This record gives sequence, structure tokens and C-alpha cells, in this order.
Amino acid sequence: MKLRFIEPANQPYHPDIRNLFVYDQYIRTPSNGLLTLATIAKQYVEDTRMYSESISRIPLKDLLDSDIIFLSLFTFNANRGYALANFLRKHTRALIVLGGLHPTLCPGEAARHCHYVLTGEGDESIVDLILAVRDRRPLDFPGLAFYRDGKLITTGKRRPPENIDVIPDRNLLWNFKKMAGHNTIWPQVHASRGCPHHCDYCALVAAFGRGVRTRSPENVVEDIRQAIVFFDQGHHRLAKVLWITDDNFFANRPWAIQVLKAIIASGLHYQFTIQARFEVGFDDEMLDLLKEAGFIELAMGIEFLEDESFQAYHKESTYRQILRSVRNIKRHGLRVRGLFIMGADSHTKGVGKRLARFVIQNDISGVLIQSMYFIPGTPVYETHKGRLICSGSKSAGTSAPDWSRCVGKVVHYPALLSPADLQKEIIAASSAIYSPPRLMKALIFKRGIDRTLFLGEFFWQRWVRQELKKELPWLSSLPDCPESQKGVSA
Ligand code: B12
Ligand code: SF4
Repeated sequence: MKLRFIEPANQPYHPDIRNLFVYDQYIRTPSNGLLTLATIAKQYVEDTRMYSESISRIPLKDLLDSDIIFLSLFTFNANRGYALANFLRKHTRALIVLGGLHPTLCPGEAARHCHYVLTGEGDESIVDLILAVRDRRPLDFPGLAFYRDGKLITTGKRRPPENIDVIPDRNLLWNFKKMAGHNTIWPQVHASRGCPHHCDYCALVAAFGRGVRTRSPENVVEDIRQAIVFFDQGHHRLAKVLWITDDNFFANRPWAIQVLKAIIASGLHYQFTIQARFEVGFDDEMLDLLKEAGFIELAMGIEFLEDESFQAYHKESTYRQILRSVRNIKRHGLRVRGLFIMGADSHTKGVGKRLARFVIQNDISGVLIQSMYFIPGTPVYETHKGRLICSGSKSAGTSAPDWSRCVGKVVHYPALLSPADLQKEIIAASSAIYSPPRLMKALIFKRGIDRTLFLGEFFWQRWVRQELKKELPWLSSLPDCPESQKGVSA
């Protein structure tokens, strides 16, 4: 048997000078989730390999005689994934299987482009599928979605896997070892899954549920060790930082403490960054442990600066809590990166400037600013589905919405701004935070990793703004929101 795993990318890899400083132009960190699945599959089928368009071209010749081709889709790369799946279904003899966050939330849409969709986490379902295909048994286990005679058939939800102690074999990904020398690609480890909260815009809880499952601390530390060796051996990387990519690492506090203590006991001496909610900023014991374990930064999902928006989208926090949390984290010698959402219904002109002022005044060390996006299955999709900017995607040859703009660009008609004005607010915030005078200041006064990261992000954000600006004439030419024309209140 021959298995191939594919991660599509909107702008597939090609060599470019910008790959040195812009992570999502023609190069990105490849999918750890799909690599995990390839690692599991390899235990059953020797001829298993993964390709990621984030770091290499896909050699189509190698795919022709595959038995099963698995493609992994987030929302932002769904259209490219559909185009690839359509092509592979036509030109190979392989069974084409789609999975990942987006097919899980939109199984009916995804199933039009493949033989089968496997919804949810694939750790156990791919094994069921591989064994059934190998033994020529019917595919009748939970988690499947497919069309028969034009009708969508689904076989129900399956329980998420409890045992997630798998260390991804990074060597299974074609070209990864060579590309790992790029400073824009970061080693990453995913130590737990799930989040107990229920923010209305969150696709993750909609897809993976609110139960938190964790890997054993020993397994996590071994993964970290292997990731460091993989990335650093044979490469000279400027930013030696490993990213713990969990959505809410601190949700299970006793476990989080065990992992941090295991990292400290391992003597690894590396630098880490991690995503966090504001609550961790009130946990002095945790902050001390983070510092001791080598963490330099917490990437905080701050999202909004107004209590009105926190309440509207069921994000359980307040502006005062965020502020107190940021201050306490910084008191412990850790940086805070801010992850923000623009386009809340309360946002008006000037929201970009307000955001920039907050970032600068509180010395937030870097930002990701995204316009809110709306994925079927999330509460915000239901409340905003009459106000979305969607167009048929020609590249996939389907009527699926063009999901490729869900990369932080404006994809809806906000209540109190036009789409173009909202995009201008995002540009304004980025310009103020990553201005030339602030770059000069960073180069003069910051040292080490702080300076390296600011410099890298300065150029990345400049590219992000260019992409956003290119769209302004088109956004300005959009007709009025169809929902407001119908007289439906926003
Ligand atoms: C690491 C990360 C990145 C990395 C690497 C991304 C990658 N290639 O995986 C980088 C930095 C490149 C990145 C960039 C972005 N990201 Co990101 N990222 C993440 C993060 C934090 C972790 C990903 C991860 O490892 N997950 C853990 C693994 C276990 O889950 P998984 O990959 O989904 O895989 C499991 C299942 O989905 C399933 N599965 C997956 N594939 C397949 C395939 C088959 C066939 C089957 C059966 C099953 C299956 O099984 C896997 C194992 O259980 C996620 C949050 C999250 N929890 O997923 C956000 C996330 C994926 N990112 C997101 C976004 C929006 C972005 C950006 C647009 C941000 C921006 N504005 O720049 C960019 C897009 C870049 C681009 N243009 O391509 C969103 C995507 C939302 C969506 N609906 O798709 C997420 C979910 C964050 C969020 N909270 O909303 N990101
Ligand atoms: S806290 Fe983060 S991961 Fe949890 S539901 Fe909210 S947005 Fe999603």
C-alpha cells in the first residue's frame, strides 16, 4: 500500500527572497496535525510520506500510484485543497480523503471534492479507514461524510481520541529538514487539545469540543527535545524559539505545572513562546515556572479592548482584567504578544488608532490583528451569515465561497463601518505599531531576541499591509450590505 498526506497552500512554496522574513508569502510552518496523522499511518503502512505546499512543490508523479491520498484543510486553504482534490480524483487511482478543521465544520461542501470526508480529529479514524481499505471492508465507521446518488450521507460523530501521546516524525515530511533552517519557520509542539470556553467566533471549540485532553509531560518534553534537534542541528537559526501551539495550555492547571516542571528538570535550556488567556497573568506560581522553564513570551488572545465586545461574543474577560494581567506578566519578566480581532459590531472609526495606542502604551511586544471571520458551525456565522462578503471560487471550479480571504482580511459588513473602512483601520493600527521611528527605537534600545523579532515583524507587517491595501478599491466598490437593504437590523 502507498499513502500520501498533503497540506495545500494558497501560495504554494517557491524560492523568493521574502521567504527570509515573511512567513506566509511562499513559505509557512507546515501542519503539525497532519504530520501527526502521517506518523500514526506509518505504523501500518511503510510507504507513507507527507508533502506540504508550505515548504515544497508536490511531485505529482509520486502521487499517481498512491492508494489513499489524505488532504488537510483549514479554512484559509480550503479552496486550494478542493482544487487539488478535484485534480487528484481525476488523475490518480487513489481514494481521496479530506479532513481537518474546515471539512469538519463544512462536511457537505468538502465532500463534493473527494471520495470521503473524515470529520474531527483523525488520529483513530485514519487507522479505521486504512485498515478497511487494505482489507477491502466497507467503510461504515463513525466520522465519515460522502455523497451517494447526490445525497449527503454522514455516519455520525466519533468521540475525540483520549490518547494523543504521539510525537510527530518530522522526517516523514518531504524537504522539511532542509527548510527548517529558515527563520520564518518555527519548531512547534502541540501538547493538549480542546478549550473549556465558548467564544462565539472560535472555530476550534465548534470542531473539537470543550473537553481538554493532554499528552503526558514526558511525551511533551521528548517532542520538544526532538523538535529542537531537528531544527537546530545543521542550521544557524537567528530566532531560537519553540512555539507551544495549544489553544489553552493552562486550562488544566495541575497538568500545566507538571509539564513546566518536567521541562525544567530536563535541562533543555531553550526559549519558548505559548498562547494564553488573560487568567494566567494572575497566577504568580505559573508565571515563575514559565520564566524558569525558558518561556520568553505569552501570546495572549486579547481580541478586543471594549467590554461591550467581550460580552457580545461571550469572551469571558474585561478590559481591566486584561490590563492587570498584562502588567503582572511583564512584572515577571515575560513579554506579552497581543492577538486582536477587529470588526466587532461596536467598532467605529478610530478603532485602529485605539488599538495601536494600547499596544504602544503597554509595551505589547508584537501583534496579530485579524478581521473577524465566520465559519459555518460557529455562533457568529449564524448571527452574521446575511452580512458576509463571499464570492464563488473559480480556482476550485465550484460554487464554494472563496475562503482564501480568511487570513485576517475583512470578510463581512461590520455594523458601524464599511468593509473598506474596517480594512483601513487594520492598516492604520499596523502602520502605527510597526512605524519606522518604532523600528529605529527597537534597533537602538532592544537587544537579542526582542530586536530580531521586531525587525522580522516590521517587514512581515509591511507585506501584510500591502496585501490589505491592494484590496481597498475592490472593497470600496462593494454594494451595500444585502441584509441592511432587506431592512434587517445589524
Ligand atoms: C500552528 C498554527 C499556525 C502555524 C502553522 C499552521 C499549520 N500549517 O498547521 C502558522 C504560523 C503558519 C499559522 C498561520 C496562520 N494561521 Co494558524 N494556527 C496554528 C494553531 C495554533 C495550531 C495548529 C495545530 O498544530 N493544531 C493541532 C493539530 C493537532 O490539529 P489539526 O492541525 O487541526 O489536526 C487535527 C485534526 O484537524 C485532524 N486533521 C487535520 N488534517 C486532517 C486530514 C485528514 C485527512 C483527516 C482525516 C483529519 C485531519 O486530525 C488532526 C490530529 O487530530 C491553530 C490552532 C489549532 N488549535 O489548531 C491555528 C489556526 C489553524 N490558525 C488559524 C489562522 C486563521 C491562521 C492565519 C490565517 C493567521 C494569520 N492571519 O496570519 C495564518 C494562515 C497562514 C496561511 N496563509 O497559510 C486558525 C484557522 C481557522 C480556520 N477556521 O481554519 C486557527 C484554527 C486558529 C484559530 N484559533 O482560529 N498557524
Ligand atoms: S479561549 Fe480561545 S480557544 Fe478557547 S474558546 Fe475562546 S477563542 Fe477558542
